Amino acid sequence: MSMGFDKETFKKSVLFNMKNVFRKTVDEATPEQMYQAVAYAVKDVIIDEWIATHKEYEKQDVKTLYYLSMEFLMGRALGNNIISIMAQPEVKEILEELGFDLNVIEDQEPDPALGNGGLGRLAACFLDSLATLGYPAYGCGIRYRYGMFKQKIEGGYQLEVPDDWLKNGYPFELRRAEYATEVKFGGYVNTVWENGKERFVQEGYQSVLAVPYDMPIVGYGNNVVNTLRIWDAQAINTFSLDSFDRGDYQKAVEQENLAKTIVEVLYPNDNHYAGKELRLKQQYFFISASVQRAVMKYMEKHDDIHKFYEKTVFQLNDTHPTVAVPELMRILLDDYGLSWDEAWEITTKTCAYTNHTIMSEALEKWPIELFSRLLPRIYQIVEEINRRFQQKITEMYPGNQDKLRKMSIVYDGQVRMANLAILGGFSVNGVARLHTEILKNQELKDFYQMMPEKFNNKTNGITQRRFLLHGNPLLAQWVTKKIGSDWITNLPHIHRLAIYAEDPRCRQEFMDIKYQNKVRLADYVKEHNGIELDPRSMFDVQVKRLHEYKRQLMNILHVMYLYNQLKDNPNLDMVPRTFLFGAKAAAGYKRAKLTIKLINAVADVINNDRSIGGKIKVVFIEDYKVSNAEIIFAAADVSEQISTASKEASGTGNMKFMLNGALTLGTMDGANVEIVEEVGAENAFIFGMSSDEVIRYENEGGYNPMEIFNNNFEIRRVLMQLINGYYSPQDPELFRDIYNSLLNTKSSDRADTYFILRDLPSYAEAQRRVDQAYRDEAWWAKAAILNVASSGKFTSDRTIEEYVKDIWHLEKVKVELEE
Ligand code: 26V
Repeated sequence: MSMGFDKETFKKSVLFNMKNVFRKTVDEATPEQMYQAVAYAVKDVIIDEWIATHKEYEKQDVKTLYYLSMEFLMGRALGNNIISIMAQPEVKEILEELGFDLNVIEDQEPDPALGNGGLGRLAACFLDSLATLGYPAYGCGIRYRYGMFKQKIEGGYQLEVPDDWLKNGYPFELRRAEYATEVKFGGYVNTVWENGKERFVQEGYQSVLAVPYDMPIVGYGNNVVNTLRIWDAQAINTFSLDSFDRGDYQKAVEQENLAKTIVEVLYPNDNHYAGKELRLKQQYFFISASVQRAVMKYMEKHDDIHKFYEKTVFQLNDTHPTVAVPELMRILLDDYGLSWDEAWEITTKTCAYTNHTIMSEALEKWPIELFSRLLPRIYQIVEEINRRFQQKITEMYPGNQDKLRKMSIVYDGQVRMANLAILGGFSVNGVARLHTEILKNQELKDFYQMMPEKFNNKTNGITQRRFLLHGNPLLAQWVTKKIGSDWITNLPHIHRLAIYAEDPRCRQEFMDIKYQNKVRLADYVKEHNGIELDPRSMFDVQVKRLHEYKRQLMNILHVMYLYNQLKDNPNLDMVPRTFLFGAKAAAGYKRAKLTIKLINAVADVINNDRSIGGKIKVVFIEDYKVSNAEIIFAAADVSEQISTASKEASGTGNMKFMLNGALTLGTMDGANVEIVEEVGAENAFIFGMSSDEVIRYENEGGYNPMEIFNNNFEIRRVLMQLINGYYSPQDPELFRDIYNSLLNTKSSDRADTYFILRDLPSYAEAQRRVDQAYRDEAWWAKAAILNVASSGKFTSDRTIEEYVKDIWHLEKVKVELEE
């Protein structure tokens, strides 16, 4: 139990909140009101630790990490915070005494979904690990009014519903008006001469006031509470008669609108750059506010700005926060009057960049016209950075136009953010070993050759506190009973489970837990989607954002193939299987949305066909999000990680499945490579082309899927069913685009860009191995336990320790509470 926690005090606090906030007694309260009352009581416990933590940071004058990210996919806080203050049994008891079930209360919390997918969830795991390890860190981001949209499925189609997560207020946040900061947009740059020196001032601009909201990030059982600081936008001068009189009315309206729109909504694109002006405004908005605050905070305790980097490090979560480089330069040059060289040295010793994707569609390249109009002074600085860099390139590679073309920051009418991020910092890292190798040898080869010392790998990780301790309490308790609770803060210790993989009784216990978790998921799906699942069938799960490279299409094509097999031979000997999908498609991504419709159309046909004896069931779980992900991982038997090799930078879902004892069915892509290395290829199902093969084909202009179509009857039959109305009798043409994408060069640059038909036979073969293996329950249980036991490497605690050692150089802080 936490030092700051006292059961009686806590109970009183809940009752007090109930009265004070809702004017109610507990027996009149709704579950939602109870959630709020409990959340405020938890916050009250946390606040003391939060204050103590920051006091300690001040006292020790620590170096601080600012994790700059457009996205933090936090998921619910209440359950996690209760666990972190180590008060779960007590809070559960108190609630029972008051007539409530903790699970039901936790369910009342909206998922704060301020992120899309992998990159945003990684940021959330990192914050959890940083606090648990006791490192001084801030997450800095945007307080979007609307987070990731809620997904409804109607008639098999995805509908996007706004996520009004702040509707009832969010108990854990704290508005910090005293740290409000002005951020300027547009106008022009004026040069003034001051003491024989040129000074640049932005004039005629519009501005917004950035107001921070802080959320506590509670370390596990160590009294450390860090901060996620997300910025809201407010109009700086509301309408005044004064401005009306001066003819500034128009400007006042514009500023009001700017403030309103800037933080309105999270862009629901994942891995796709769209070049939207508002998006660049969002980026500069939160970066300018965060960087200004970081500098101010540093200067409160220090007098020499030259040593800024000794106490501060900025980690750029992908290129989205890259304007931090020129923004810090601007502050150092214009506000502190440093020389270019001084400013550049400080900046490049402060910033570090993480790359999360090699997908070229995701590369951020802003048109100069837009960039310079919105950020005139920042653009000047970028131009100067570019001028000096081009000079350096020319010195190193005289006459080499190719190098200039590939490495310039401003080129072809565009500002290339990745190039700026690489040059503007001291570190560039990929997120899995294979991904980093591809960066060094292909994608960023020229930069690697010029500055090899910057490049390093940091294989992603996940927090076992959320994804096992909180998400899978039955398995967590079982693990603790076998090997003690060290794994909670030291996941590699989980390897001590390996010996139990040999024990038949333990195997049985493990399978019983898996079964109960499948029942829990079945209950969830029944309640939320009205579909019945059979928990005795094998649960084969693919949950992640919908994207062509992730190949949900290959999965459903294989289901169609299996169904054909069953129709040919209703006595086909196969293990009953439930294929579960969960995925949101970016609202404008047509083909991804059509794939969702296809999955649902196939589900409709198969689930209503009595002739196959329930051997296959297909379920699309609506609104995949962090809170139901926890339930889904716990219930999975098979983890589908089937991206085209080289395309998935790391993947982190793969690690969450492994931790929960699902077996990986996957390609040698991203972190799958390292997962297989840890658990052994014999305890996973690996198939498909290697990344080298994919890259070789790509360089040679692709392959010819028509050959496969012509020579493989089974594949041809499945593809024809896409266009003969087999799954869409009312509209046989419905899936024509998908058919074309696989076979037709006109529909995309290359037919079957993601090698789906090429890998399909090998995938089907791997699926047969899965079917065979599942029949041997003893073997399966053993392999599943070994997966759990081998997951130690994939804790984000390990990832964070590597960042600290190689990049951030932070010191651990201990926080003692005064009694
Ligand atoms: C990129 C873009 C491009 C511009 C428009 C909006 C937007 C929004 C998000 C992103 C990020 C996509 C990159 C991403 O999420 N990558 C994933 O990062 C995970 C954590 O490192 C990694 O495990 C996944 O493999 C990788 O796809």
